[in-house]
Amino acid sequence: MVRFPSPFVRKIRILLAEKGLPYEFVLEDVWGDNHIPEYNPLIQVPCLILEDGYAVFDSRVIEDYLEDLVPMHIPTDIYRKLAVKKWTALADGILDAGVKIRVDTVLRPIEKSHQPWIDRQTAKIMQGLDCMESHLTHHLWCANNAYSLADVATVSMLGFLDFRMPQLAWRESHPHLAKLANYLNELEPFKSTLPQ
Ligand SMILES: N[C@@H](CCC(=O)N[C@@H](CS)C(=O)NCC(=O)O)C(=O)O
Repeated sequence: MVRFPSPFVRKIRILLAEKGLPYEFVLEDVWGDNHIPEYNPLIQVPCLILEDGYAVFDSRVIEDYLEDLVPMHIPTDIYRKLAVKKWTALADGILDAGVKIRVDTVLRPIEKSHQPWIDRQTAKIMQGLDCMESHLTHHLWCANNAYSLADVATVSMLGFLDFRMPQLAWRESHPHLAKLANYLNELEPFKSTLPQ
């Protein structure tokens, strides 16, 4: 059985753990029978349900909320914050492209998949990774020379590529990204949330 494959969920679980916020983890199969529409009409995870039943989605809204509770992963300075949010949008955008490819190639009959669409999404992924790699060639961390949400989002995204799209073989062409992923994935809570 595949467990914990969602990179968007992994990103939030890492933030919750690092901030020391307790939560109950409820595993739902987003593509099968599930209770998600009762909380999120978009039928997507992650969906954070607060103690009073108020449902919070999507991951970008959840991460802002968690940061308000325990400031730790997003700087308050306007330009440093912009750098973190922009990089996180890039990591999430690469994921969106990866998810679109999977839907087109795995969930759709092969004769119905559309190669130009797949090529377009693949270009987004590779250009996004190239952009990250060129920054990390000169910097240790993704944004502002400091650990932040940007690193959490990036390593969550790379875990998805390793797990779901190994054919991309991104590590060989992006050694600095690979170094960041290898380093953080050895540490908790990255280690225990790796997709299995
Ligand atoms: N923008 C959303 C994307 C979440 C997302 O795409 N989640 C996937 C799982 S990795 C999902 O629930 N897919 C089901 C669907 O889109 O119907 C977020 O950041 O939370």
